[in-house]
Amino acid sequence: MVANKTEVGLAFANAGLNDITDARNILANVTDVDTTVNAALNAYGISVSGYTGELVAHPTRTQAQISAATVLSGDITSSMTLNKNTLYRVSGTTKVKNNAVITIQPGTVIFGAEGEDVLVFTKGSKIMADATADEPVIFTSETALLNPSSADAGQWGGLTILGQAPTNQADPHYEIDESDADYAFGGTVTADNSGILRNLYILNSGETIGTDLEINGLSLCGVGSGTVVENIYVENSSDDCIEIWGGTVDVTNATMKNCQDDSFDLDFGWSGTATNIVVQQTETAHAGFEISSGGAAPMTSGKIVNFTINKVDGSDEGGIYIKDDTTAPTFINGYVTSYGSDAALNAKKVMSADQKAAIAFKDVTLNNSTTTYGGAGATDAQERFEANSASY
Ligand SMILES: [Ca+2]
Ligand SMILES: [Ca+2]
Ligand SMILES: [Ca+2]
Repeated sequence: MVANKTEVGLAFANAGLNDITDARNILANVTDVDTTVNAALNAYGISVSGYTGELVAHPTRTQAQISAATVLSGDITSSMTLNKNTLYRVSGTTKVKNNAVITIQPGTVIFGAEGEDVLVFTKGSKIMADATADEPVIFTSETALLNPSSADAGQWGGLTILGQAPTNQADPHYEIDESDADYAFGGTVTADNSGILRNLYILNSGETIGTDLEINGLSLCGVGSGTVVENIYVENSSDDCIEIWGGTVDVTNATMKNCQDDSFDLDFGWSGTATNIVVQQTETAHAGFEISSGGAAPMTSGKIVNFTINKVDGSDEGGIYIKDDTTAPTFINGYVTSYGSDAALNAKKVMSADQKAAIAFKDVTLNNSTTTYGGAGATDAQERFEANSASY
């Protein structure tokens, strides 16, 4: 184990998180790994014996209720409200357009049944899902609603938000159909507001719809800083739990469990701040955090503050995966646990001078059984890690 500070605290990455509230509370109370993590764990009665349980209960519905669901499909061009007493199905690729605002009341359940069941908020539209911890808005699959024990990754598409904030790409389009003008994202509106995503669960998503076309649980594409993304739980995506392509959006309190590609994938020059991030990976997953820049400038320079990646053997890209030499995020106060031969910190390429000048690690612990630093940029990564140089 290495840490770029003189003392390290308890391995809160291994904490048994009893439910999502505990996970949030732990991280909300962790301002310094050394001094507060023990107290934070004890305050919630959590042991350090390892994560075993489910973070959230899956909702259930009968076949009759499924059959009677209100269907959302095609283009939604006028504003509407979804309420908790109605069950909704997303059927096929469903686009919110024409600056429409979809308000989703707390406790509302929305499901999909196959890979093409994707809900996309196009540029200018808004999702207003301002839910509560007790009554989250839940996106899940038909399979899981009928039988929670059959819940699994890849049982429907996912939730996608396209915004108008800057990216480092000339004219990016959401990748499931880059020829579709409706899927354009990015722009010049730094403080762009795509609405509120607060207390959302996104479960069992991410079906593969083509070669290299897997849908993430939550895709944030060019989303601006005026958007609220807070208290998000993603479980069982067959691709990433959350992927961010550019934009300036901040993400606060996000818990990601059992996603099969990367848990938190950041690209296209994203420059926001992610705070209180919990990742619990499966053995078949890839990176905990994957960060790249799409080969363009400005670099993906976002900041990740208060985080834990708990990673098991069998994945191949490392706990933190710096995928290119034009990527320079800042990591503050985190704990990465990686088992077996997976590197806790993996830099795919020798770092560029600009990257080395900007990438930063402060108060981060890397805890692993064999490989701490991996990739062609391992030496650079170690140097930057040991510099402990991030400014708050
Ligand atoms: Ca992805
Ligand atoms: Ca990856
Ligand atoms: Ca990915």
